[in-house]
Amino acid sequence: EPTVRPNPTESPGRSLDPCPDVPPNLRGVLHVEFRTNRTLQDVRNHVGPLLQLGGRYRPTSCRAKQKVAVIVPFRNRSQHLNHWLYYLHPVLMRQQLDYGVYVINQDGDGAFNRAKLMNIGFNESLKEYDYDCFVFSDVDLVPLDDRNLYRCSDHPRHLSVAVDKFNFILPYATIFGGVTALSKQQFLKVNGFSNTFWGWGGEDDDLSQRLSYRGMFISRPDSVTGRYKMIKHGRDSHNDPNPNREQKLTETYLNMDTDGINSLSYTVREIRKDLLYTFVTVDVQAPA
Ligand code: UDH
Repeated sequence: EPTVRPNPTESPGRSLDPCPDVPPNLRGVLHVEFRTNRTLQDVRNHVGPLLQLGGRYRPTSCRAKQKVAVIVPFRNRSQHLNHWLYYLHPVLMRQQLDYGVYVINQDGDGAFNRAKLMNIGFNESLKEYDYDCFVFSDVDLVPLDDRNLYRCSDHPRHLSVAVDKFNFILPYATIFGGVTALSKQQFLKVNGFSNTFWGWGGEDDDLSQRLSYRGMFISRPDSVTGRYKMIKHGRDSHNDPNPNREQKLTETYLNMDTDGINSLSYTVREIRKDLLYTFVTVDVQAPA
């Protein structure tokens, strides 16, 4: 007789019917504007009541199809984060996702490492919950259509296909930056992101090459559904273009098996739970 033990990773709400393939309450085209100053308290008042601490939500009327960790790389962009949270939480709720928002904050003022922050977000979110899908999103990108679902599909998905900054045109065919969605399996198949892109640029193309070397294709929404508005900003300090990025992109195939999730090393400085997000401050061991 096998004994039945309670499974701690089992999602509550298992007895609910699965959510429909197409979420019923989507609005389509959204009005988005960044002119006003928004405080975190404004955003808490706007979306807070439906959230659980740490920026967690799950639909109450049906069982979500996917458990999604939304990972945002971050340093010193509070106003952007307020806008992002203000627009994204209602969208993610209407999309009927079982999700959590993880803001991965790079401590100190060493060279920024967007890709390593993504890997850390993957790792840290999985310590909290059995996520099966990971959406990696820049903090300055807000979707203009809520039919652009923040979930994973058969192939890694590039969501930010038509950004206003690029006149709503996909800049090049293999682009995989901005907002992307990969299942746990897809992400692990390429060993995650490289940890060794310091400063701006290249890490997204490196991931794109990893996917292709592992026989995966990029899936995308159409260019109407995939519209985004980017919050205008100048270049941040300590994130200058990485002069090694072109060279590194010739070495993806050589490095991908040893540089990624399996070689990830960092120190968590603090994990702070806000109603709207889980804020993980990390030392990414930037080169001196
Ligand atoms: N990020 C931060 N803080 C930083 C640097 C980057 O939070 O100091 C995060 C943030 O989520 C951002 C993402 O990393 O959205 C990507 O960085 P980025 O916005 O600098 O990259 P992007 O390609 O812009 O969007 C490059 C600089 C453009 C300057 C143009 C001046 N007109």
